[in-house]
Amino acid sequence: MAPIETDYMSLTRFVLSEQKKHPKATGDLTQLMNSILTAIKAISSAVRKAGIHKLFGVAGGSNVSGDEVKKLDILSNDLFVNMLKSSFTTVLLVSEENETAIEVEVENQGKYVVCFDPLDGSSNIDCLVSIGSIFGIYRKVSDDPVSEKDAFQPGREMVAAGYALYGSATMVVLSTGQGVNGFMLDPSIGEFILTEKDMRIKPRGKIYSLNEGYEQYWDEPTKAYVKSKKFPENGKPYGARYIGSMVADVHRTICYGGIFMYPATTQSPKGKLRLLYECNPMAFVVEQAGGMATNGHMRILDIVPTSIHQRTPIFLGSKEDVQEIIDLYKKQ
Ligand code: P6P
Repeated sequence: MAPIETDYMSLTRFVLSEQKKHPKATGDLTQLMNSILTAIKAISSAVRKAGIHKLFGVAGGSNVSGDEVKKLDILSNDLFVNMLKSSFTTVLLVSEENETAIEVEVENQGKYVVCFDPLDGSSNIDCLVSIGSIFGIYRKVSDDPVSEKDAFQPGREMVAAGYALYGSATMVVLSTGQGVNGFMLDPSIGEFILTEKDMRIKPRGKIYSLNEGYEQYWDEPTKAYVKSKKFPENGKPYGARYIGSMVADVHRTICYGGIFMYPATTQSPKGKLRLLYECNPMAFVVEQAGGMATNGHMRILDIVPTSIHQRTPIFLGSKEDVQEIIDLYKKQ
């Protein structure tokens, strides 16, 4: 029997220690992170019981006791919104599930703007493929009354970003701007425990990841890049991996190296993935782990948003791999 740990480095303790490095820290970010972790723990529990509790499939059904059955992504969104609003640390919420930005009631307002995708990859839920939650946290900077414009900050202004992966285990990967750390959920105590300290992405990998079914729609740099990975002038071809769940594909890219791509296509000229709550948080984490994230022409984190659900092409991962696609766009 392993000895019982008596000095856990929980995510809460870790964020508190990071905040203590900032003399002006008020503890609000720790409070905000705790509310996000509560939502993530509840989502993790629901995801793992979905089949039993008939949470799969289309909303609007009812369970054996006649309760309204919420689709997992609606349930996940309600959890994020309720926990964030009641944390007294947020002023504006932007969710993949809400058409407009959510202004927090004045009596509950704090100083943070949170952009999130409560359950990304939800099309994979019913076949048990890993899915995730993604979040990015900004300070409200303008003194104007709160509006969706408070979310139109470039990703480089984020104070923290991260994701939860509901895979074979539930893991939160987080950056508060001082590197990247991974925390595994220990269900026996309901805490996220530091298991991957100072995660770093290799300068070059051996895996490329994108949906090859759309090859006929890709632009020329993407076609040329993928061809060079399959038929290299020298060395071995790269391996291909694509899960179709951004959190799972990005987490693998951070762990093993290589590149994840969702390029523009003739069908989706701006790509499919959303800037505020998918690409920016993932770009922030990947850069903090020593990687790069671009739309082919510029750094993802330098894009100034103009609408809360805008899309962007994205190429992220190992620095040398991403630089190759940037060079191909420059030659265009
Ligand atoms: P496609 C899942 O639906 C998602 O939003 C991301 O998690 C994933 O990377 C992408 O879409 C997959 O899109 O077009 O390859 O099915």
